[in-house]
Amino acid sequence: MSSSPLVGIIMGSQSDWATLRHAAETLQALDVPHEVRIVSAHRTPDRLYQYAKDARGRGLKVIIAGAGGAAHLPGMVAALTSLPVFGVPVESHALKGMDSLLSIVQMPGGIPVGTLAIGKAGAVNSALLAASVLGLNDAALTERLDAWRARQTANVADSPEDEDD
Ligand code: RP5
Repeated sequence: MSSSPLVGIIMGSQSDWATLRHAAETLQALDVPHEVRIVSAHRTPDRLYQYAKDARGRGLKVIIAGAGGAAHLPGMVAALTSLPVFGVPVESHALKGMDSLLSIVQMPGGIPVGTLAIGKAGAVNSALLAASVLGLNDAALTERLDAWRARQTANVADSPEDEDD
């Protein structure tokens, strides 16, 4: 996006992109400037440190961090910055994302991570939450968010139809 990013979407691995792209697409639909980076807590710890320490100074307002398995990334980022951090548990093969969820949600008191649902729903909702936060100081963004939600409401049918098997 051309304007300076307000939301940083980070993920532990290329393999997380299939999930986190839904956060990026939702921010795109709401016209929220964002950036996307691979930042691994255990494979690139120096990159993680630098990203988190620089985030506020670069103008980021919210960080969305997605990771799977022993998912340290959101908690480590939250330890290094007081920006709001939303954690998205990526669905792992071995444990279906329960490992990711518990790793992210069970932060000890003092360092919060706003934890979303496992997988695509969590990724979409992390972007909607980021938009809600940014909308506190941006009436036009709140209007776009409300319009997005109104379209979602309008798209719900009154009754179900048969689907192909
Ligand atoms: C975590 O390990 C990543 O967030 C990813 O979900 C998981 C597996 O990573 P890869 O082995 O696919 O790179 O760090």
